[in-house]
Amino acid sequence: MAAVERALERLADTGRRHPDEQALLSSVLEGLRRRPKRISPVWFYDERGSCLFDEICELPEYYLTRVELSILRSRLSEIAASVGPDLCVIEPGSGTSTKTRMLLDALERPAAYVPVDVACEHLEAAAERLRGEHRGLKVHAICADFTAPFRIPEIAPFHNRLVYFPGSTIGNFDRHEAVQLLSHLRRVARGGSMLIGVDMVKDRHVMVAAYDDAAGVTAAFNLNALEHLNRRLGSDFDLAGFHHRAVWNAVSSRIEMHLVSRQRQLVRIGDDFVCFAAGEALVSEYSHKYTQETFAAMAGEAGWHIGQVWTDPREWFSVQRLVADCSTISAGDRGCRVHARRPSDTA
Ligand code: AVJ
Repeated sequence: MAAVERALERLADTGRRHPDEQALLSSVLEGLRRRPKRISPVWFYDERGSCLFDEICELPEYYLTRVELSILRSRLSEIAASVGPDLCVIEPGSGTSTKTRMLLDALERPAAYVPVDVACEHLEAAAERLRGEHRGLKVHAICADFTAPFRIPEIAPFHNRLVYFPGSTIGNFDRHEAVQLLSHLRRVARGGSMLIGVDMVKDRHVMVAAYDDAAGVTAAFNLNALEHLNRRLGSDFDLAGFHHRAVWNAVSSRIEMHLVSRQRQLVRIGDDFVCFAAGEALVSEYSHKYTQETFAAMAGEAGWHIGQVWTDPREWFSVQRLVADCSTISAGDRGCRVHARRPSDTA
């Protein structure tokens, strides 16, 4: 994802074709040559897309954010006590750090906060705000793709690392990718723990409505990915030629966001043309939903075991504390047992 964003930045800077632009074009074309055709959910998040996402979080149908916040709010002291004091909190894909603020307020003597995000300006602004609010908390923002290795500098002595991964972001990854990511985050946690937001399987009408709201905000969010592609790659997707669709894929246990071609059409992308049949779908996002069993099995494959699960009364969403399974930690991970007040070293 970072490679994509970096390439996008360069492209915006120079306005001409850079080797990275070629790589970006190639990766988009590679996705469009698959069956079904695919684009990365990264394309949702330009300026307008980020605003639309904030609007989605306020929609009556989009239960995820609201339910997760209600779980955090009602169980906060219990959650904070379970992870312990003097933590170095690392947040992959931190965005505006809204949910983090609640957590940091509840933790006992948080030592350091390390947000990791590809949206660099937003990241630094959020870090600065947190520095103002939490005197004594060391905040070190890392502008990076959290799916790739990143270095965590020595910024404060801490007791343990905690990876904070709310928002059901894990759902965007297919099973294989999710196991890889969870393993990577286990190495980042260095024998510490993780708090993760996980969306659960429920009545399919509830799930579909969350991704196909009556006001059409999600439809605009989905179509905006094509607008973003057009602007950054100079492609000529006709937005009126596609419509939004959200479907529940029961076999893979996921909501899929599709952009469906209204007619047979050719789209130019760079020097290439891609043909869409009438009714053909372009997949723009997967949002996997889990049962407690499927999630625990997946986390287990990545070397985590489930410490605790907090959920809402309807069990629509869950916040889970994962604990690194020491038996699976390899020499490369080092430090399964972390001593009190040990200064952090580099990741
Ligand atoms: C930010 C990935 C959690 O999958 O629900 C919202 C993104 N897509 N509406 C999700 C999203 C459509 C969201 N995540």
